[in-house]
Amino acid sequence: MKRLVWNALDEAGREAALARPVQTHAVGLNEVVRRIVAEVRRHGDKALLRFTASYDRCELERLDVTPDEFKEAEAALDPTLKAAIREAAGRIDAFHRAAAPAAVAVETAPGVRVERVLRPINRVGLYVPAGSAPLPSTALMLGVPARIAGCAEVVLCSPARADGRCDPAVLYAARVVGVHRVFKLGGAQAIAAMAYGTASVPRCDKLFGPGNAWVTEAKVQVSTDPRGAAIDMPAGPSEVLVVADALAEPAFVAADLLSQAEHGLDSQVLLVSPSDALLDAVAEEVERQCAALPRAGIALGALAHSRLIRVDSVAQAIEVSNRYAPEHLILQVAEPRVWLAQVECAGSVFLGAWTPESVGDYASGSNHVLPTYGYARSHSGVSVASFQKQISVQELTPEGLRAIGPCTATLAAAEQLDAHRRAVTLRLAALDAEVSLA
Ligand code: HSO
Ligand code: ZN
Repeated sequence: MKRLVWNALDEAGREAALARPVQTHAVGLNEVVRRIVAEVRRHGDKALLRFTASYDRCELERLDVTPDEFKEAEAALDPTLKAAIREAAGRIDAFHRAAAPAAVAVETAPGVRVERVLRPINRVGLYVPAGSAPLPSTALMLGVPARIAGCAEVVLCSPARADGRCDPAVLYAARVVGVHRVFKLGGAQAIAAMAYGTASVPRCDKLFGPGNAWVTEAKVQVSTDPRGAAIDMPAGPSEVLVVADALAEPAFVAADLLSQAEHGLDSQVLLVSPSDALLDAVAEEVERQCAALPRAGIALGALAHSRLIRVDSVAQAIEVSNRYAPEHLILQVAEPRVWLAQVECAGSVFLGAWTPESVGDYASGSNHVLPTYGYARSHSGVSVASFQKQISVQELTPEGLRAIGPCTATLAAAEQLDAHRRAVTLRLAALDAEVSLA
């Protein structure tokens, strides 16, 4: 891991220190994805079966997961894993229900009632990757808020394995959270199918979930087409920034860094600390612990573009973190809650030595589909609100129009929009006439 001293860096050095790994896409990725999307739009299920045969190396007769396959998946799973999936779903449900937006009604002037009502997005498409490791937890993180929002149709796509089956834990998780239909589909073709619809895959209004470069590129492409689908956010490689002080436990810090590093070669982990001794100890621990990991190769790749940054104080560490805007921020410092007040940009924050990032990935109840690649500057993680539309409503009584009509007419006149002004003044005149008749 590269070691840097923040105060010794000039502006360009600081920019470079916090740079994300450059996304090295296959040459012509955009074009390949564009062709896949076009093929799916033109040939529907036929194209999907063809792409699944060539990319996922399995010949399927149908794309949807059948009731029998769900049953087999459930029977094949270890009861402890099934219980853990249900337990995590329960906690994700509890938090997301409590954090869901509420309908609002306010009287902004006497006789002027303004409301916000909530409506679920009708059809949503969830993508659950199954590349180097299938992620049933992602099915929970997307399916639970979709269910709470009340989406009429929740569709999930996840690539089939070479034996033509989806990962049983993903199927079980999908069942637990009430996903309506699951399709054995991966990559850009899955995104195209959900965005435009085919004979078997319903067309969805909004697509959610992480994925590789092909999936991300397809999501971006369909989201810029008005006939395509909206997306949750452009997802990039996973990342964590840990702020640790001299008293932090090096083994805990190292374990947290490695838990992100094992996600992928392009994951990024940063450790920011005012203590040289802590940085030394963590660097040693990372090496020791990494050697014992089954995914050591991936973690080492990620560590190659990761950084240890020495700052002069915890306050400066938080400044660095705000500038980086990490997907995950871990504060392993004395009194972490005091520092939380300074945190401006982060997808999800983990306070104190006993809060590993893993609990947020799986079981504390918060969501793990979070903004990466600096998007935490302006975006939030997936929540119930992501699956809803907020509609504003207003209703005025005559008294209400008398109260706010003059203000409205003045502003309309200033903008020289006379039809706007008259829509108000002719009603005010009608009210005056009624009064004088009475
Ligand atoms: N840390 C990942 C989510 C995940 N971790 C899924 C384990 N499974 C991105 O936030
Ligand atoms: Zn993770």
